[in-house]
Amino acid sequence: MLVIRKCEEHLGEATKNGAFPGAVHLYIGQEAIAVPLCDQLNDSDWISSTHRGHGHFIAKGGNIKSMMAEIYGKSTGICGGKGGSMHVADFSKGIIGANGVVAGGMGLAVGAALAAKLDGKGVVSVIFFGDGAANQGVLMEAMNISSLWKLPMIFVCENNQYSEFTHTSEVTSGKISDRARPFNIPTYEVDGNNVVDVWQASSNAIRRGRSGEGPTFIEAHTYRQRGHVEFEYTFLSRTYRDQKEVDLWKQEDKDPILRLEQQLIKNKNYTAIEVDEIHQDVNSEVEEAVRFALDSNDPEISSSMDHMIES
Ligand SMILES: Cc1ncc(C[n+]2csc(CCOP(=O)(O)OP(=O)(O)O)c2C)c(N)n1
Ligand SMILES: [Mg+2]
Repeated sequence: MLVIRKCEEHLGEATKNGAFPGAVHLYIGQEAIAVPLCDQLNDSDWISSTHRGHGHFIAKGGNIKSMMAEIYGKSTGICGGKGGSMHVADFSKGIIGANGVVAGGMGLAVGAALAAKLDGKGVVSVIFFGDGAANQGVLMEAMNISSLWKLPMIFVCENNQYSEFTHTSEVTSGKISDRARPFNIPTYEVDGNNVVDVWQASSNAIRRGRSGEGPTFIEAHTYRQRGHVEFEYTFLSRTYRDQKEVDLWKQEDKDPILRLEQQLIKNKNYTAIEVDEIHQDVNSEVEEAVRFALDSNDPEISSSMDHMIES
């Protein structure tokens, strides 16, 4: 969780100075969803993600040097620097990819789940998607076929209360978790800022998927601490949420990392000094990844047509 947080804190700062091309959508505040779930997966399991995909990539074991280089548009990036923030992917780690199309990862994840079912090796496929994406029709198609064919799918709706600059309540009727019930898909509604709650729901979902019992739906309530996209107020003419609300979600009792740290210290699992040491280790790891990205070369112009399909 800290690796995600610190990588993204760096990205939030660096983008201010135009250090890399393209926009970044940060996952800060939502780390307790991807991490406890992905920590229970193997490289052969699949995840498909969103435009806010760095957290999923890191949680599933993606290499942070290659991710950082990708975002910096360097030849050493995981997609050779051609994809950028919204396309970080690594098939060798089961990461089908971040996705700039809202709900675009849904069909890809169902396809992977079907392949997994046909292979019969107990692999599961996870789709992470937002509350906004829950209003895309493909969710209904994905739930329908996953339930009918008992696919090893795990639907994870990260309800962070906003779609871009619109509060969920303005565009969403009913409860998102209720949408899976008519398809006979078992559903968990959890506090997405509580790593243990997400861990437990995920563990049940993974067990169901591996044993051929079919899909599971998890709605994880959370909050997007950063803007929809960094520096949104350079093009927005109005505010769309109260700063007090944002500050509230950064407090010790809400922020997923601070909450976990407090709990670990209180339960005497870790001392404050040990927690600080973890911070220092992660700082070094992230600094190294940034240095790797900065020291890497831009892609050669001659590589611009690589990986294109010739007709
Ligand atoms: C099909 C499609 N429609 C619209 C957009 C523009 N868009 C990008 S992110 C976003 C909001 C997504 O909200 P949500 O699914 O809740 O994800 P969050 O940003 O909160 O993580 C929109 C409308 C898009 N990228 N793709
Ligand atoms: Mg959202």
